Amino acid sequence: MTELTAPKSSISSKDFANEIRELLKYEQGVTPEQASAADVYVAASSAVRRHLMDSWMKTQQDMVNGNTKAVGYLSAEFLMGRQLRNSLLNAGLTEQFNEAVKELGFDAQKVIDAEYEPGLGNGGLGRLAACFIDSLASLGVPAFGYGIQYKYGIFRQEFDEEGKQVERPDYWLANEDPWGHIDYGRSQRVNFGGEVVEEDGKRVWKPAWAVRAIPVDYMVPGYASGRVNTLRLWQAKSYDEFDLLEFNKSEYMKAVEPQVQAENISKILYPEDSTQVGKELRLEQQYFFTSASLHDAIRVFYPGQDKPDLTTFADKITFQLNDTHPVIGIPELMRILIDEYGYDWDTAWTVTTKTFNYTCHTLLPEALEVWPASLIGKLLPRHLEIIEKINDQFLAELADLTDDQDKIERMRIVTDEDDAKVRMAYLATYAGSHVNGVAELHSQLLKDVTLRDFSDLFDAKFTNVTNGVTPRRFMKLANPGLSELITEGLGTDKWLSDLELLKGLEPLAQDDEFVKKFAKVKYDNKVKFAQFAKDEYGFDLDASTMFDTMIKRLHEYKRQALKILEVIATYADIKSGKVNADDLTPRTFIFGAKSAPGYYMAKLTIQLINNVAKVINNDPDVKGKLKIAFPYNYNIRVAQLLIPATELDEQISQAGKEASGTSNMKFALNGALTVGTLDGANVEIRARVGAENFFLFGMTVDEVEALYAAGYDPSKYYEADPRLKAAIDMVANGTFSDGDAETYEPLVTDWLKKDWFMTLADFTAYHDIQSQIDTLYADQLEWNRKAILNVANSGYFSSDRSIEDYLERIWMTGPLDK
Ligand code: 26Q
Repeated sequence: MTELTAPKSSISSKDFANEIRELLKYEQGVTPEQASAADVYVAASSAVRRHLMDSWMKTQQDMVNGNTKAVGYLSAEFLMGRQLRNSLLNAGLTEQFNEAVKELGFDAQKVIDAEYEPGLGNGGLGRLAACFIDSLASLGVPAFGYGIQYKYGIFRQEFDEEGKQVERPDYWLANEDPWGHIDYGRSQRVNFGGEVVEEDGKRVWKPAWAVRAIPVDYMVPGYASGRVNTLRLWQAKSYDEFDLLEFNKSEYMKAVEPQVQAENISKILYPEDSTQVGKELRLEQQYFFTSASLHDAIRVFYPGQDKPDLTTFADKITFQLNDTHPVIGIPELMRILIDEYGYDWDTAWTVTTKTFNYTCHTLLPEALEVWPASLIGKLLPRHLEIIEKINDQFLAELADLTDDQDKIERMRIVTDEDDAKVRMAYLATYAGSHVNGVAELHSQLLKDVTLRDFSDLFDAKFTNVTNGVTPRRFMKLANPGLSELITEGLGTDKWLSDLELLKGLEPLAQDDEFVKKFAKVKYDNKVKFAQFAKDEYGFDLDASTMFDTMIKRLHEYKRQALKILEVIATYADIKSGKVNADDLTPRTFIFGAKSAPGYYMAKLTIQLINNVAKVINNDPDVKGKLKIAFPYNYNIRVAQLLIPATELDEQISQAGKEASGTSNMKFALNGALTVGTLDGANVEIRARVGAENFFLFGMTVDEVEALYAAGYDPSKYYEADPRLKAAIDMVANGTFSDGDAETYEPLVTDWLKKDWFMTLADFTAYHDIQSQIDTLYADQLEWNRKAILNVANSGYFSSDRSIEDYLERIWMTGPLDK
């Protein structure tokens, strides 16, 4: 007997269909016959929202009335993916929906596909925030996600005729958004600019301008918890419709300028995800959403109180800073407590330090945010004063802790130079109670390298919380076939809220019948992806070939170049006759990657991959054994189709550069084998799934460092490995640019002269492991056994476990009482 615990609403399909009919009529003004799939999508979404309403309201009441501390997850990005299927799952309405829309004469998938995916994030960090709020709700922890409702999300990527990335605006709000509920009554004023004056011995900020922050609320339903939390995204609106003075002078366009200015704040998501852009508007965004969120939390937890006792603030809510982007919230809370509520500095400091914790997501020094003090002073003059005072206090504390003057200098929050800088990571590390990295190796490197001085003196603050992914979206929704097989194999579906139960699949890896069923699920997923790739992109993919996938932002450190060079080298072997295409294991190489619009090398790499695809896919000598597919505009929807269809997952960053990675977790969970370096969470994945079920290659962090220290010369590797040489020569001689040697010259020169991320040094090892991969793949039963063992041992990588770790190590809170 299979035990089923998935939520199921008691409403009948007929009644649900009637609810959709009502909404079609009274909200959209159409009959089911007149309705489009998009209309039905909007009506069905509203219907689901109604079903969640009681739980949502009760969760908020219990949160405010109860004694459980809430979590505020402050993040500039929430990369949510489409909402309808996920909400149906958690509301227990999936079956009713499927039948109801059929009854109304619609195809369920068409209705689902009418939803435009909100792209309010760049990649890993934004998706992590989305997984975390799903897990918080599923664990019944009272929580708010706080962020920005950008009008334009991450750009829509296209490729032009030359294979170059072209960015198109992602005007997602041009579509109806049935999930977001605008709440004008709960807006907040956010001030900017002006000056600070002395009044009655107090510092008083006289701002020059202000914007209205309007909350748009999204329900975050938990899976099988009965709880529905809130994602509150702020929209910027101007206060005044018109500047009447200017208008009377009939300078119409000038009169609306301040409006345009104010509303710019939430207009667009910055598409850079590693280099610090240092733009004023970016700082405005950061202050805009953190200030509004802090004020909102005070409103929520001290309802109707003019003089709330904010010394209890940290008992009501703990704020997690998702990277440095919301760190301006630290001086903002100080300012609120001192200037708005009259607390003294020390009291404010005690509350503030108890309230905030900081998660770092990087190891790249160029990604650590640093703002010119002059810019902060111009935009937020009072905050600059507070930051300077925090810095003074910090330096005094340091003087008590160490005699090492150099160290003290290195640790300054505000640098001591003419154009002083404010280091946001240092501010967060000093002011926050806890600092965590996102995988064990990353947290260790933070302590040893990036924040070493801090860990020397404040070791107790440092901890690790390894990232995780939600099994609801990335297994149940993305991979229904495997989900069913797992439930059948385990005799229960409880694994969806207790992912470690997957361990029970381990013995089934030895059961040939089960392995065959698993192989069938994988094959069906490949066919499904191939069909999608045909419909959406016009690709002809062969589901009988190995699906070998690399999906992530395009970055030099992630080393997409390593993979494409290996493909090129094999192609060169075919062309030179060293290898007969007939002897190759047929592989389909699938890439998904966006590049920051201004990142030249990354964009050139995209162009190269597209043009290698053009040549190789059309060369009869290849006999169809190698094929490259690069679907443009990789997003959550594509991920949900591609990950379950993948057999080999590429996690090949230079050791010591990828903080964690999260697609690696999704792949293992969905039964792909990983080829990877000892970087980020790969280390932990390999330890759990077993070294024999993971294709490890490449230098370790220590070896990388030693090679740098010894003086790295990439050209030596080029000379030493004839395959590598042949591949680079092919790029250099114009094989992939119609004979033009100039096109990829910057890439070639970089590889031979700099190769900052040691692609060349790891090339031979990367090639050598390919034959092991092919050998194992030839034995499908063995391959699939190992894939099952990956699934069985991925339970640890549930974001539920990550959240439990945060609760225990950092937040010191737990679920609401029922
Ligand atoms: C900063 C300043 C100005 C403009 C943009 C930014 C910015 C925006 C986004 C900086 C960084 C990001 C995103 C970083 C990110 O996604 N990091 C990834 O986080 C994942 C979740 O922890 C990890 O798994 C990845 O290893 C890490 O690269």
